[in-house]
Amino acid sequence: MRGLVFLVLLQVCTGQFNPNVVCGRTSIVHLFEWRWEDIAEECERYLGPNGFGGVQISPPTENLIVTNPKRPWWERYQPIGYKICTRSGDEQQFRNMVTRCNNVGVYIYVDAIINHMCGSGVDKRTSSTCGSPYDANERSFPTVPYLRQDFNDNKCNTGSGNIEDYRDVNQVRDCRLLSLLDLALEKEYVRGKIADFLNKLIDIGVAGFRLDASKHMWPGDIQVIMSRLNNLNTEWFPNGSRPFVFQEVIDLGGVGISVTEYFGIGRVTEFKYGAKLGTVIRKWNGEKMAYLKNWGEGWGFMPADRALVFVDNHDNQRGHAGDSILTFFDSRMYKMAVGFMLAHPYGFTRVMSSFSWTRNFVDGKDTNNWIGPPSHFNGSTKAVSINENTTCGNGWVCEHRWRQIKNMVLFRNVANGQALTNWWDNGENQVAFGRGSTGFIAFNNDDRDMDVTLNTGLPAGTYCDIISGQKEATYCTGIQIAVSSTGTANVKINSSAEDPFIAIHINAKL
Ligand code: LAG
Ligand code: CA
Repeated sequence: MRGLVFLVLLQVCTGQFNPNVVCGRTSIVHLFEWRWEDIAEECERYLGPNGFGGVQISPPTENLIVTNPKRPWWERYQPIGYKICTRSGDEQQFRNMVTRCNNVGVYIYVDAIINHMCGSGVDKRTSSTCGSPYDANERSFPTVPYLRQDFNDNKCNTGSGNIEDYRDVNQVRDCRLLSLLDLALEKEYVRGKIADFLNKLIDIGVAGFRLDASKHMWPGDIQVIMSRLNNLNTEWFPNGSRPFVFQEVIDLGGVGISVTEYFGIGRVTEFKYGAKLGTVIRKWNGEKMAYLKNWGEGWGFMPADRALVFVDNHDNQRGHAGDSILTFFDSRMYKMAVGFMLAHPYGFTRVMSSFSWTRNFVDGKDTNNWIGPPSHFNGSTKAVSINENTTCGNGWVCEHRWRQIKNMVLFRNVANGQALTNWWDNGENQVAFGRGSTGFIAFNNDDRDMDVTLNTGLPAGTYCDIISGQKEATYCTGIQIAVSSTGTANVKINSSAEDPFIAIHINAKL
């Protein structure tokens, strides 16, 4: 009895930091711009069976329709109300998705935009995804409703009303980001409207939120709003479960707002992670994989239990945060980076799943980075089609379905809770490490072949490499790795290999 009480309390206390994933699942995937119907299908046919813990979805809130350029992906970051009605689907489709995904143990994390509404200069004749009226000039959003007094126009002290100097925290929090109408989050009325909106999603069954533009909100305001959120729906979650919260704060270590201000509320995006890992895998600035030995807090990152980590996200894959970021466009290096992330114990991991577009670099800047999801001429989003070889079609990249990435998601589940062990490196770009007696991974990012005998920590036996192939019923479709009775294995990786890394784990043992 006493044990039971303790367990329940523990659940409550770990609240907003606990991802709420099914026990033994360890990653979520961002299905950027996917339709709710496609996500429901994907949960059932792929994510559930392959051990994914959840899906970060694109903003579900009604947004304005941008026609110039034609239907950019970023129009969804300009909400005009809280109706669930976007190119991804309507409320009924949303409910259906949540139910179906929850039923297979894949939970939904909503990208919630609560800092702002649409841009300040938007013409009121502009249409919206559900046809609801609004008037940006009048600061009027009748479906909420919000009026002039619900915005920060008076509080902001810059001439333009926009953020002009990122060193001034008052501007960053109280002025308009990219001219987006900034909500007065200290107002009781506004807090109530936002809490109602988030609680509606919680009651439908979502497991948590990505808080968009958290840097632009006072931590104290976020804290109050979060404290008003319901516990998760007990149809799927244990009594007293708190919504998982991860706050989007870009802190690359320079001047301005620090991620530390947000640790009391929930997890925080660690943007240094992908920027640094990209630099290492690209071997820029003299970086080497050998230096990854103390990856994590040792690199100046936030505490592991606060970090939400990723190789790329929907913004920085478009060049918003430096050139080092690896994406599906650099697939060979990208797979190594995602493989490293998923093998390494630091942080809670998010895998990116993108749509493709044709880049057009002018003076180093991609002038096509606005292009929206694959869509029909009338602007509706195309369905995700699945090819016979399990990859996606219609312009959907589906990195999460790449064998190497999918198998590393499973690796992370198998290795969950195990410390990093048996680190080895050659002083350059050949590295290897294990996760206790559950998994082992080795990389060769040097220009010379690798042929070494290493301690894996694994029980003796024959294992299937899950990068070049995987284990089928009784055989390996790719490379086999033999682990000796002392736990050592000979690891050979040609520098020219299609994927210059190998990974094995106890569930891939013959
Ligand atoms: C975010 N996180 O804090 C999102 O991850 C990011 O994708 C959002 O920007 C931003 N914050 C606001 O939610 C995106 C685009 C912007 C776009 C904005 C609003 O990266 O380019 O701004 O969404 O749609 C666009 C224009 C701006 C214009 C603004 C308002 O690019 O020039 O000022 O709309 O009209
Ligand atoms: Ca703000």
